Amino acid sequence: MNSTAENLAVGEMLRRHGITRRGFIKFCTATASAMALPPWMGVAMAEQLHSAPRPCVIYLSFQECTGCLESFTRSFAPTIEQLIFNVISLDYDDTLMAAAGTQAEAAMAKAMKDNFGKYVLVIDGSIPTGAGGAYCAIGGRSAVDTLREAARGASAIICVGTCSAYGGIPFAHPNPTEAWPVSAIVGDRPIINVPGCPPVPEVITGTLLQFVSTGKVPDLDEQLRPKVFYGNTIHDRCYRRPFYDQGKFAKTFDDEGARNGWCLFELGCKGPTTYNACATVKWNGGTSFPIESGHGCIGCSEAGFWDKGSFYTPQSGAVWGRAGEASLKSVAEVGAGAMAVGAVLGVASAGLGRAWQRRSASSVQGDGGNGVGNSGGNSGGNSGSNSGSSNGDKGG
Ligand code: FSX
Repeated sequence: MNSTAENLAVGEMLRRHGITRRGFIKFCTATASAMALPPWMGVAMAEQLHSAPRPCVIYLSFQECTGCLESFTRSFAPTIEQLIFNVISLDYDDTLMAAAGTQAEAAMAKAMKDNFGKYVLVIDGSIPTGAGGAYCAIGGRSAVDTLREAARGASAIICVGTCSAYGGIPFAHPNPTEAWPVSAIVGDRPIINVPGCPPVPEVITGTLLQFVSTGKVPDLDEQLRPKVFYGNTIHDRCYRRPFYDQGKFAKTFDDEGARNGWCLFELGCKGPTTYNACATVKWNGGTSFPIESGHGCIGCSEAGFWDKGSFYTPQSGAVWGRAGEASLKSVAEVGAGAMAVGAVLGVASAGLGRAWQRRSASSVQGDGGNGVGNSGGNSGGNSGSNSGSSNGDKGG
């Protein structure tokens, strides 16, 4: 990926690109501001990064649509170029790198060996385990084997997208490839989930930048999401919220209410139960977000969003809850044994409410299940518990 084999300190890379220390501090404070962090965090990030070698990042894509990487490349602050050329050493990404085939595989092996224990592993896509892992194989190796090997030397794993965080669309009923989230395969590394189908670009780059600049897993919620980006629902921060509070709802996409910008709740908006930064960070450099463009939130950053019924059915409708429960049951049938069922419950429960989720996690853990609540590991530094995920050791 990098044209130079030498891993220069970030400060030296910046100097070679004509960027002053002052300019870099400005960039970091602007990034911190985009991440809703206090300005001093930006200065701290700049100081920390300036003298350090660029951290190695290995980006692996498994069962996905490449929407997450497309989103990653559209980050405005920081841009992917700023990240790749100045801050991190992106040593493997099979979509972005020029190398292919054995050359690419050799680059990944070298990066893993030279940076063992220190590299950041970024994963997008779910991990199919059916048919011995044959549904997704790269370089003759299944995704599940590649993930397990790459995870061993990672300082942390950032799961970009709903697929790697919760299983996403491949995990949806009937889950023909027996797809799982990363947390179901890897149980002993710190995991940071950055869900969204795809996630907001600046949420991806912001999470990565925050981790490489501090070396610490950020403050996470119970589903391992950084609280700074996932601490509020879309509804909490939606500019249409005053209309909701006044009981003013658009009934169709072209009625007078819609033209007046009224609340889209009755048109199926899932903003009230969706935790994400779309309403604050927005998309395309802060231009807009789906609700601002007249369409309700589809809840793509929540577990099981694809199985919860129509995007156009109001959440108060009975179909929403029933569809979620029905798909839960059918997906559970795919799994084999108590451990697999525990993992399914752990992942899908996230969509049924946090309180319900905590109860579910503790009850499965009480049964000795290994799928929910991080009983099997993830002890390497996650500040949140892992109850939304499923850290067992399955697959393949
Ligand atoms: Fe999934 Fe991402 Fe949706 Fe697509 O890599 S979260 S299908 S936007 O591409 O994994």
